[in-house]
Amino acid sequence: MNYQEVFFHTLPGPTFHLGGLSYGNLASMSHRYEVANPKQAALESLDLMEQLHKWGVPQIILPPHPRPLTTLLSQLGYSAEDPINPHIISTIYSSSFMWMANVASITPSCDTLDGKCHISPANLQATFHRNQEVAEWETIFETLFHNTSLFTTHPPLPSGGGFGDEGAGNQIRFCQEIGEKGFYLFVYGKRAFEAFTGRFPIRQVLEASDAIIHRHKLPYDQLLTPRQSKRAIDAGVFHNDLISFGHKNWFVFHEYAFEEQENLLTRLPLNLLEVTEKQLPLRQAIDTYFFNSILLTDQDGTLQLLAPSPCASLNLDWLPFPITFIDLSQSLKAGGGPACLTLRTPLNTEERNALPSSLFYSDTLHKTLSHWIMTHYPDHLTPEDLKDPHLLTQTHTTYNACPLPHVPLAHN
Ligand code: SUG
Repeated sequence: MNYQEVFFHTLPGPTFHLGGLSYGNLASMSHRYEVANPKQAALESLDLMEQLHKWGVPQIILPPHPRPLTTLLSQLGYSAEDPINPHIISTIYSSSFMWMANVASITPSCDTLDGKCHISPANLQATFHRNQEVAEWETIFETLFHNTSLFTTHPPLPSGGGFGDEGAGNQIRFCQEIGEKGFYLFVYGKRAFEAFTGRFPIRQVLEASDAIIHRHKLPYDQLLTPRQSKRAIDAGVFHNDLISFGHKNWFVFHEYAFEEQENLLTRLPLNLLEVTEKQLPLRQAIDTYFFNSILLTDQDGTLQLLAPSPCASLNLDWLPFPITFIDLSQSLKAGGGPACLTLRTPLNTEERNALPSSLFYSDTLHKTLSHWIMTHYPDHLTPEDLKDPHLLTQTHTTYNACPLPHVPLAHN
């Protein structure tokens, strides 16, 4: 069947800015209202794709979602001339769709009981700005995965009352070989009906993970559902991909990642690499986004680790993989590292062929996109600039010139 992991990316939009919109995401909070560089953000994303391409990874690039979200403004009863709360302005211009690890759960056909690939857009109910993406993702996934004999696209889970689902950022798939049966960790922060007592909001609840497992027809003997440690969440680990990662039969995690960690580890037949507080203090792990590195197998079958550039200052002698560093400083300022920018899943040849070939990364597409970004994207943007009517005109022009094929969105 020739399964290969496909990585999905969405380019940051021309209105990428630092709105400080994610309470509990320390980087987003601390860089709030700083000057952002949308051009650099988009070029850095292309650099990430270029590096993955060098390792032979097939990738889909989706165009940025059109912003501003004028539908949201009218839904709230505002017209563009009204004085509007800065958070709402930031929300309608937000480029948060670029962090694809949170926008869906995808379970590959080699793992499911009905042999189909299942996709559920996340309900992203924890933050108002990200919740605006949900209807868009639903339409995009229905369009991309329209072949219903291969794919089942579900609606997002119901939201409200803290029933949070944030997709793949809280899941890890292990396997011996990519197309062989996977074993999963579905990590959660709290139960849906439990009182919330922590310092920061918790984004993933167990009952939402459980619903995804059930609707995706993933057998329960192929997974475990560990709970994130309160210590980690209170330190700013708002998704599991800030504190652990895995690929094939490797699992790399911080000593303080999970509740009842020792018990969990006895149940994992994997190569376990526990990173101690002494090797990498929790605080430093969060500051550098080390656990948001991407571990993958390149076309030669070698494991490769792609780590965000702040990790270059760490002593990582104990790592058994070669490391490559990537500069994603714009995305990192909003709390998104390499793994956050990516949604990955194994797909077989037939499934890969069912995706639009025009969306696959190539050197030519890279050149075309890079030219478009260099020509149209601003290199300086603050939330204050978002009020400028010229920005609106400029943004429309940029979107109209986008060389990527149009992907229909819910509000088009
Ligand atoms: O949801 N940041 C994103 C970052 C997502 C990171 N994803 C994973 N760890 N998987 C978020 O908090 C910041 C937007 C702003 O501040 O303008 C933001 O949405």
